[in-house]
Amino acid sequence: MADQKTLELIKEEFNAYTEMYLPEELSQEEQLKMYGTMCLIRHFEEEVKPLWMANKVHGYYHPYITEEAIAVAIISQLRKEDYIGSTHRGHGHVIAKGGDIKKMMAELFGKEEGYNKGRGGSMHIADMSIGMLGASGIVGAAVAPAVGSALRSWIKRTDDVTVVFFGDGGANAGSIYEAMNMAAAWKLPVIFVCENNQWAIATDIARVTGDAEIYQRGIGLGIPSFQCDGFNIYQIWETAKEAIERARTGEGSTFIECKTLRLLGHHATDDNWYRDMSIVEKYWQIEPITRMGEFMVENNIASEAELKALDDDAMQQVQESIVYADTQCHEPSLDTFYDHIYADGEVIK
Ligand SMILES: Cc1ncc(C[n+]2csc(CCOP(=O)(O)OP(=O)(O)O)c2C)c(N)n1
Repeated sequence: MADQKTLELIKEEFNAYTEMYLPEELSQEEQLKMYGTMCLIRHFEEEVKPLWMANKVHGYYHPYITEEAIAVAIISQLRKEDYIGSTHRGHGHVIAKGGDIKKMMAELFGKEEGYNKGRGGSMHIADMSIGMLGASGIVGAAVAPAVGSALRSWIKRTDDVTVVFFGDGGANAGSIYEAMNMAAAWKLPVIFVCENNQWAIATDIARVTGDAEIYQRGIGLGIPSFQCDGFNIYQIWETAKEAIERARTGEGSTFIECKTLRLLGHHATDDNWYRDMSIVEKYWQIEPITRMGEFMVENNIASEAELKALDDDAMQQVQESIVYADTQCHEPSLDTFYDHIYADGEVIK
């Protein structure tokens, strides 16, 4: 339970803060599912860190911890045929879209059975079978291809929707505005989600933007644009619901800025040395899993025992994925070192 004094301080300084409320059309079943998915993302990432330290997991990884509500609130409302474009901080997006965590873990371990046969690691997970267009180590790079995906949908007259995620650092990449402008002009079914955690590695957003209210940029392009409290899964869910409906019914794009605060370091071993951690520490009190859990218990949506069962189940799945990756998967052999790096010339339809 957040202590009142800290909560008051947060409300004063975090202008996106909103109280929790239950959107009318959100069922108990969906809420429980969303809670379980957030736990799955959280445990997956918490368990990966010691594995990385033990040199079992290779390559960089960027924790999505405390941003889980954003992926889950939005992606849980998508259909399997809908698409998402992701970032370097993409585990949460893949898991929320129904990615196979065993294949993900195997990929992080660098094993043949992984999503990219162990060649890509954390930042390159893609799965076209669930509409996951790909994570990317290139900041802001998923936005233009996502508009391409939405254009394909328009040309083919399908009713699928594409959602693309990028950070506040990514929001300063010029190409995304060219892509967004096109999406606005052609009313394409794409939703732009800026995960504004207020930091780009060691750069405070305030140092590199004239106006840190990033959603305003969408308004400038003629796109309906909203700012949400990134710690409030219910507000994001409701905002995304309308955006998805708009996209699916031919009304065009939406820009959603989910404002949050990065509480962990940028990557696995970044200890945030460049930040005032006394400011950061208090936000753990409104981290999204605890916040949603407390709300559900207070409003008789779920009991503590039900929530614990979901949490235990998530942990169990993660442990199974670790055992699978560690003991049942295989290291690629050296003579296949250069395999699967480039496409074999096949035409991707
Ligand atoms: C085009 C490009 N420029 C710079 C980098 C180096 N880089 C990696 S992550 C990152 C910060 C990204 O910040 P943001 O978009 O806010 O996402 P966050 O890491 O906060 O989730 C940068 C600059 C990169 N990977 N790609």
